[in-house]
Parts: sequence; structure tokens; C-alpha cells
Amino acid sequence: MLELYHNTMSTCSQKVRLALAEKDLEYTSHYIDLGAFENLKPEYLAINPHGVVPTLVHDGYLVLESSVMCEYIDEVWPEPALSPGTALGRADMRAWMRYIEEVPTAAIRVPSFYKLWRQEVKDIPQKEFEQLSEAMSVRLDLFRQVRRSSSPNDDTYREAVENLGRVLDRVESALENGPWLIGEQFTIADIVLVPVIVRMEDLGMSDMWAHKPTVARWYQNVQSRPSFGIAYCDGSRIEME
Ligand SMILES: N[C@@H](CCC(=O)N[C@@H](CS)C(=O)NCC(=O)O)C(=O)O
Repeated sequence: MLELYHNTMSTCSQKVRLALAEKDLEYTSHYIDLGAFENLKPEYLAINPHGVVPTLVHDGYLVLESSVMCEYIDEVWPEPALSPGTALGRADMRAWMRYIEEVPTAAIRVPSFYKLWRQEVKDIPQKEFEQLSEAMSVRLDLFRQVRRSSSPNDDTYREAVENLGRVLDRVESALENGPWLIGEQFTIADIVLVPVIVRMEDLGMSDMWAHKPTVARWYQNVQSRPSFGIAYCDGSRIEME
């Protein structure tokens, strides 16, 4: 039995929902309201001490970290394969996964927070923020940065957008060798990139790949997969006013 603690809008949850949908796996869904800080409540921290979503539970055993969950799902349910059959191919895929986690997954949080939740985060009364901080282990720096930010277009914001631009350049050249990041096979490397590109589109940043036809084609191919419609269930996309 599979259970997923997640949030529809969370990019990390979307990765895991994509992997589950690729395998046609059903799961019991537990919705965690990030706006209400349910992720920082003691009952949730007991299953995920980082206080973040998603958390996967398989037959009562916990699996943490969204990319690890994708690899776990692929190992336990190997068909259809989401990883290459060779060690070198898997190394290539994992190198992309690490890069995507380190650069664009981190970068996209900045425009997400700055454009969507900046004022809300700034408005949290200091006393309440200090209490929440005690439970925040991995997102405290970002929350502090957002609270400190003097404008929605500060250096942190501009640097994050610059980083996303560099990622698109790198993705563009990789896609000259095949439809997917590591060639002919759709893998977990593609899955972990999808939520970044979707969020960029939702935030009105799709002009950043307007002159990158390989990236536009990759995104179209991603959206044509049945898993996309399943993973991006109602409430997953952000509608900007
Ligand atoms: N490295 C973790 C990061 C998870 C993460 O940052 N999740 C975000 C949502 S995408 C979260 O729960 N944030 C809590 C918050 O914003 O308070 C993973 O990939 O599972």
C-alpha cells in the first residue's frame, strides 16, 4: 500500500505524482496545507523531520526526499522503466538530477515566493515566525530572506532568474541529442525538471524559452504524456491575476 503526504501546488510533490502516474500506481492521498503550516505540526514532523512535502509511505515504511522517492518507485515497480539500463546511463541521469536539485529547483523557489507569497510571509508576526522557525529545518533561510527582502525585484530575485536562464541554456544544448535530457529515453531526470518549467510558465516566464525550440518541444512532449494530466490534478497550477 502506498500513501503520499503532499500538496497539489508543491513542485516537489508534483515530481513524485508524475513518477507514480508513469507507473499507473494508486495511492492514498494525504493533503498537507502549507499555507496553514501543517507541515510544521508535530504529527507531520514525526514522519518527516524536515517539515517539507512530499513524504511517501510504502507498506508503513517512510521514504523521504522527492528525487529519492522517484528512484525508489522506479526500483520497486521497474516497468515502464524510468532509468537507463546501463550503469553509465544511470550515472548520466543522476548527474542531471543532482544539478536540477541544486540549481533550478532551488532557484525557482525564489520567484515562487517573491511573486506569490512574499507579502504573506512578511506579514507573519515576529513572535509567530520565531515559533515556526523552531520547526523549520530546511526552509528557514528562504523564509528569512523573503522577510528581509526590500523589493520583489531585489538581487536575490534577479540572481535566481539569471540562474534559471543558464539552466535553460544547458537544457537546450542537451536536447540537441534527443527528445529527452539524456537522449531517447524519458527518465527521472526529465521528471524532476518538469515542475520547474511548469512553475516558470505559471509565473509568466515562458518567454525565457521562446527562442529555444528544443526546450519548447520537450515541454510539449512532456505535456502529451498521460502522466502529466494525472499528476497536475486540479489545484496544481498557479493562476496569476
Ligand atoms: N528536498 C526536499 C524538498 C521538499 C520541499 O522543499 N518541499 C516544499 C514544497 S515544494 C515544502 O514542503 N516547503 C515547506 C514550506 O514552504 O513551508 C524534497 O525534494 O523532498
